[in-house]
Amino acid sequence: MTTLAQWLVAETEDAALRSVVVSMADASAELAAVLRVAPIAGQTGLAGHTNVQGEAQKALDVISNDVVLKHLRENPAVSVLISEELDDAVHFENQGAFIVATDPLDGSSNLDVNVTVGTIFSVLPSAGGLLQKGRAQVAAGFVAYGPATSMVLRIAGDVSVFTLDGGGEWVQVVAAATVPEASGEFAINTARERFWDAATLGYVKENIAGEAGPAGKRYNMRWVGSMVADILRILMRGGIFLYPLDSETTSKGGRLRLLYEANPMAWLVEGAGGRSTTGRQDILDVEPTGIHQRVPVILGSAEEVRRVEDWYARG
Ligand code: P6P
Repeated sequence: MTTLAQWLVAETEDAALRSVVVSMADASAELAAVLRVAPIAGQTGLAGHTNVQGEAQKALDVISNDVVLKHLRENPAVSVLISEELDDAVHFENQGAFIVATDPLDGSSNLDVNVTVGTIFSVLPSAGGLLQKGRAQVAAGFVAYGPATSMVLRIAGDVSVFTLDGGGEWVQVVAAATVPEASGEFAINTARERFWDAATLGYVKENIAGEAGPAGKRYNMRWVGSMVADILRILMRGGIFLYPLDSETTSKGGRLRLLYEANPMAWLVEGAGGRSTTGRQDILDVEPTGIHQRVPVILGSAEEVRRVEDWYARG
């Protein structure tokens, strides 16, 4: 079996970049151990604070951010940390070559009911500054703390999946994840139908119409409420994830954040042969205007994403 260290050497000659991925892998392994017993320690309750998003912070949101901050502060290759849990970017003393943008604990509202949560991260060259398009990423990954602790990574080439073994080693279980071109599975929060635009409504209605409808096939629906769980499923068996702009999120630009949710996930899905869009443009081409900017997110099997883009093209 290939270990993370062996894979990294094969993926890039840049030892500093390898060290950044290792720092995030080490932070995630530490978090996995904390999450595994969190209910015993009563740590899934609220931390009594709210973050820059105005969301109630769970104790573990704060703990997760602290763990990532500790590992990255120690790494001379990292110059800046951008985190969902921190209002401002943290500029380290080190003039490292890389910026890390992260959602340290995505989906934390699921902690109380033991549903998969995750850590998402994006690595950018420091030279480009804080606001770079997603195409500038040099590495991206996420960890899903589920029945197994899975880490999905992309640096130079294929999207690889690792599982954390009992001894704390990340072992490769998928060498090259591939998102099937076609799929019969979509992921969207259907409780928001009354807010949807015509394109989203049209696309979803076609799916629900099934074999007799314009899509000509039966669809299934999955919505975990935890992006890492939905995206891992799509990387493994295909599908499409939609958090589109709707009448309630328009004022904020969307629901999910560009730098540390949409961009890394889009880069991973595209690296595995899928597609990503805001509905109007590729996510990876969005020019960031702020470190906590939100965008619409539609990504997954190319055939399905193209159908959504076609709906948006109708105006
Ligand atoms: P909703 C979790 O809070 C998150 O940021 C993503 O992980 C998830 O896909 C989405 O929000 C869930 O949103 O509106 O269904 O609660």
